[in-house]
Amino acid sequence: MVEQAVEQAVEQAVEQAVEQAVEQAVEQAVEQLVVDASPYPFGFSPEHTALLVIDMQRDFVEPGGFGETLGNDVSMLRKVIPPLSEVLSATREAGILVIHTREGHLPDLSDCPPAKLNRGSPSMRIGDPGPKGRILIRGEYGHDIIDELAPLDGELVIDKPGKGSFHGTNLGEVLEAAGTTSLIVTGVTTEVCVHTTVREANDRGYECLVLSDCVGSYFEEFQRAGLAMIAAQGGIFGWVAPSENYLKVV
Ligand code: C5J
Repeated sequence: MVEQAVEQAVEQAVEQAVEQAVEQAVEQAVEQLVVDASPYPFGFSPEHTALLVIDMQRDFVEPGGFGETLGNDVSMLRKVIPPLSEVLSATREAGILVIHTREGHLPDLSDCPPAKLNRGSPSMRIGDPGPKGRILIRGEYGHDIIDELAPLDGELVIDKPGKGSFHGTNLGEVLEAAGTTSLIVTGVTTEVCVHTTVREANDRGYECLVLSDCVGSYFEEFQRAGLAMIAAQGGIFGWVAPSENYLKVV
């Protein structure tokens, strides 16, 4: 009698577990979107994906900001704005998590290592007063995100002291809490903050798709090489695709 009851209970438990596993597999298969990408198609589930918009700040993208004080031509980065606007709208409509980042420092510069503060010979240093407020200082006009890509109320904005988006931030915890496994990566600059973030993310187990026309560099050769490095060797850091391929499926 007891044996029969145990057998039945075990059978029921196994049946339930199999049903649940099949349901989950079907759900995942249905929700999986596939982007034509290099080095091979990038599959992702919108529920477990976040769009990262990296450092689209006035200090990098507009004349008179930090980027220009370093001697850069900001028009190279402004090309990113129209395609990224489209991606942002489509991503919001699809209900995919959107996270913005800003590179910058506390007003007393206590979170800016001297190695960063004193590097190079820019016409203005981090913390100096510039036409858009103190350069790369949190709360200043130049530090904020450009109007064209302004975060919506409730969208996460992660302030970061470094080039990577994980270093010195709670991005890892936020993504874990949201159940995120894949990242759609956009922003500036390709070879600096985008690359550092993709490398950090890749080492943490995230699958990253970088949208080639939604990331920008002040240097054409770095843009080309930066993107090539991500997808090389079978996708050593992730995948690369133009935004039109992402927009087709999202
Ligand atoms: C740089 C960045 N280039 N957001 N920052 O200093 O890439």
